[in-house]
Amino acid sequence: MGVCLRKQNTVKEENTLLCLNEGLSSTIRNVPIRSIYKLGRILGTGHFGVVKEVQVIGSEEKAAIKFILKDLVEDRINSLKQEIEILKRVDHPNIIRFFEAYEDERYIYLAMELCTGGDLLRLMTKNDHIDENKSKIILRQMLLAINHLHNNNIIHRDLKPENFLFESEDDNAALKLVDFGLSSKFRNRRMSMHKAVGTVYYLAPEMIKGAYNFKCDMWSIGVIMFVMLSGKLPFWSKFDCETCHQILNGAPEFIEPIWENISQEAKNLLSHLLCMNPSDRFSASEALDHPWFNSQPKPRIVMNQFTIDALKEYSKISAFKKEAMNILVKYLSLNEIKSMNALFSDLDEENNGSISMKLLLNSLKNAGSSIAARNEIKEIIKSLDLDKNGKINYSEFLAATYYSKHHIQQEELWLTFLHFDADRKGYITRIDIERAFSRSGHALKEQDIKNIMKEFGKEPGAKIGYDEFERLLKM
Ligand code: PIT
Repeated sequence: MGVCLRKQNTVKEENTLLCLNEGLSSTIRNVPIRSIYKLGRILGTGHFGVVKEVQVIGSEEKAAIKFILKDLVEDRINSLKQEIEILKRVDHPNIIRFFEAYEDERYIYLAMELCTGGDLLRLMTKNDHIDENKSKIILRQMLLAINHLHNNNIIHRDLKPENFLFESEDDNAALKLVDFGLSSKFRNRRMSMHKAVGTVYYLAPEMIKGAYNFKCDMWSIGVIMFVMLSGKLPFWSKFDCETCHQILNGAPEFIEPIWENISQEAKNLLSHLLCMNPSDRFSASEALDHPWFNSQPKPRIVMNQFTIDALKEYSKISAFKKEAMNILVKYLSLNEIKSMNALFSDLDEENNGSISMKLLLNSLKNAGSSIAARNEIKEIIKSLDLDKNGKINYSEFLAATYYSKHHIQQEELWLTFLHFDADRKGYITRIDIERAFSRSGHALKEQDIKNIMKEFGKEPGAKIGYDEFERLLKM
């Protein structure tokens, strides 16, 4: 039968073997993991190894660490590099936040935010099916995450319920996409790829045939939506080959009795997702615009003075403080982030995880601000816009609004200090600062370093203690 898949773990990368340390040294810290984290219970098992809950030593902060046995990834070093690169690049409330990568002789460790609410598969198996309203809330978050990926030229390729985690046990906990072990960057939206990867039930027909693009993720979302609403997989057999046959034979029909109680709008959206021809299939942003999600129109956004002042204040602080704030917001707790997340998602009108200059200016207009005030905000955005795309990303928005509240917590500040003091000397030096910037992809020039040390009132060769660090950031 021509449709059998190559199994995931037999798909070899074409790339030749690379030395781990060589290939990843700028991204990975060579610090003993047990000096930083106390290891806890196993949370789950993913590609290449387990994920454990951990606690940052010397703080209450918890995190999750994925353990990757080096022996298992030897010939896949490039895909691991890519996984880390992708984790660092994505920046969205519905995608897992990545902290750091570490390595020792046997393992690579990926530290990321802790999700304790279990995965979507668990929710699905606990319930016969998920009602339409709840499904809508979940699917919207999935699509927001996928839209962010696709806008950043990343295909996930392995979307399935196990890869969506709930942040907490709360009823309305946020959903987070994880596992970029099979993700791939694409150069343009029409580019086709040729590797059969992923889980059979969620696999798009064109993936089975061999050539596919970012739309394969949209099919998988369709399968997940089908399962959530009906409690049944649309394509199922004990044998992978037979399942693939069913997928290639066309979209499923809504014949089971359960579909009688499901709205036409839901079925209509499903038919645009489980659509055989990828070019006719909905993109994530088209799906988000579907009436199933938009029964109530979005309110007209009026930006409040607080947010404008926050952005203004943040735009004026030094590069070092901005970097430190970007690190600090990764450690903010759920409660601290909640209200800022709500505001961010109101402002993220294009649903792609960033706020555009155009929208900010419009919302200022709505608030009745003067042209002078709007010109001022234009300047602010220009200075904030690190990627020069006229947009403010999620972390920066968090950093700005959090910074302006002037109540930076000790705990978060300490964790940020530890981020710089990677080897736990109790102080940081210019080398620590250079390394921390380089881990987040910013190379510092000699003059930048001199300026940062000057900000601390120090000579380039001096040591910076925690008290000095705290004083500068709270200034
Ligand atoms: C958990 C709990 C948690 C995080 C994870 C799993 C993360 C898994 C993950 C796996 C990957 C990846 C990113 C994240 O690339 O807080 O059960 O392969």
